[in-house]
Amino acid sequence: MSLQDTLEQLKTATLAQINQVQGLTELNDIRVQVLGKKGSITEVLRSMKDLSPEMRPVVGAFANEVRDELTIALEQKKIDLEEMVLNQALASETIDVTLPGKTVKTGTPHVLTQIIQEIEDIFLGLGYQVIEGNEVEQDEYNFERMNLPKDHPARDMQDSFYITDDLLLRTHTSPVQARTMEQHDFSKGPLRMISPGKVFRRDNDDATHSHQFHQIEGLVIDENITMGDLKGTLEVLLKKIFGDERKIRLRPSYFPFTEPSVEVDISCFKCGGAGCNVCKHTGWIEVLGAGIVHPRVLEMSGVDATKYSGFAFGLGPDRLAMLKYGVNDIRYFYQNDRRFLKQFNVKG
Ligand code: FA5
Repeated sequence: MSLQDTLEQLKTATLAQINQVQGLTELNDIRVQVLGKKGSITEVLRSMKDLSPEMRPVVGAFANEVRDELTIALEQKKIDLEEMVLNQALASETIDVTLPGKTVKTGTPHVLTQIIQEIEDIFLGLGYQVIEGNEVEQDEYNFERMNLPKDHPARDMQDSFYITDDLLLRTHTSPVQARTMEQHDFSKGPLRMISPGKVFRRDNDDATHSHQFHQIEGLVIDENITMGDLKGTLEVLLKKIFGDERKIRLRPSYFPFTEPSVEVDISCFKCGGAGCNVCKHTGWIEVLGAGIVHPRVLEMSGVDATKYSGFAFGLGPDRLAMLKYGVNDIRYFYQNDRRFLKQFNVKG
């Protein structure tokens, strides 16, 4: 029998076998037996050495044809068998429609985001704009324009993380004051803005200090702005957050960018002013710094200080949230522990 006949027979027999086969393992056995390194086709190819040089390419081409045809048949059968296995599995599978579904856990805004949004809503209602500032800020805006020239001793209270000598992570939101004032067109009306955001300080972390925390800056510039405007505004804010029965108190303080400057306290929400462990037995809790914008700060940002005056404040929403919800350690806000955070799922 010629080699071509042998190949023809091999092809017919293998195709019949492939056709009959019922399992993937047996199919693989056929593939190895016929197409493998020691398989029947390889054997035929080996015996080609005995052929005449004219016949070799003819038989070689035919052998390749047979091999390709069998390879395709094997692949097709493999697909058919896999589909059959899958269909059998699906047919035997039953779905228990009475099983309870998987609960999808929805997230909730972080408690700090919630308090910042609550404060934004209050100020939007009072006609303020909400401005976004830069977290990476120039020394010029963070300090110089806030009346804190280089070597000013008050810089020590706000040591920062420097990127270059002139570029730093801002230590407070006050630089937004300068950036907003220089942009504002006062011929179109007064400036009223708040600016919430992250600030950074080289503070050692403890229960009430974090190296990264939030501030909300507030700034109003118009003609004839007084300390009374500041006090009235803060009273509205703090009563909305902590309740109508809260009183507020201004104490003299010092900030280079405001004159006069004040620290603002609210009467203790726990004891109502009688004295307790929350207010360190003083009846009052300090919540923010504020004051009348220093004329030099106005002038440095191109505002005519003989015509305009303004008030500014900087409050720490982290501390407000601690007071409002009775959280005794600021670090809980930044640890991303769901057991802590889910307690503030107040929005549903
Ligand atoms: C300032 O940062 C001023 N820029 C605020 C200001 C603005 C005054 C405008 C006058 C006019 P102070 O360093 O006190 O001030 O910070 C303001 C508030 O930020 C504090 O009352 C406190 O609530 C919060 N705060 C300060 N340091 C930290 C800290 N390490 N961790 C958490 N909160 C802090």
